[in-house]
Amino acid sequence: MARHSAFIGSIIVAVFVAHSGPLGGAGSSISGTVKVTGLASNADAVVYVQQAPGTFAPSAKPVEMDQKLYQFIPRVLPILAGTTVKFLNSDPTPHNVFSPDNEKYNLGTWPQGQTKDYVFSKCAKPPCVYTQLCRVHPEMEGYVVVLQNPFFAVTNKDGRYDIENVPPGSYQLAVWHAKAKAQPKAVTVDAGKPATVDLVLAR
Ligand SMILES: [Cu+2]
Repeated sequence: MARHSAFIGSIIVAVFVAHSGPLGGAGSSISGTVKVTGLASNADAVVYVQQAPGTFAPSAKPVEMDQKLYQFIPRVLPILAGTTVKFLNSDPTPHNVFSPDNEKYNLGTWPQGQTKDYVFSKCAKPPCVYTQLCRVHPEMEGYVVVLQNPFFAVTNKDGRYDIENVPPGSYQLAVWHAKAKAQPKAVTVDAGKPATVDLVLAR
């Protein structure tokens, strides 16, 4: 009887393994390095699939942008169109959040520990870049980058990025940076085969 159960168990495991393959929708990663010519840091570049087939529903859970130590954290926040961003103030001084870009908004000024939500649903033609500013502290600057699909990543200080679970297909891989530019690059993603794309940005 025990042997019989083990046999049934192994069949169930085999079925699950088969479904975690391409049929289950699993894709491959696109990763690589971004070099920003003329800047000390290669951080805060958004690498993204320009256009992916289909429509993508944003998560019901908001993503957060904090104001802490007089900085927007993260400084660069890529999101899927329609996503709600929760703006938090973690400093013991009031901060404001406004953007002069696209449809423009001013969420007001609020004290430590409080938040305000904004839904980024008005970007007709992604990417839409919203500079985040604070009227109280003109030196503060952040960016929300609204994208068509969830296949994006932000580079770390070494310029590394890693976009996971991209469905197999041919894409244009684009990059956005506050101070530098590069042309998109073509990339083909094959099932189960990670793709590597390195990008060099110039100011
Ligand atoms: Cu401020």
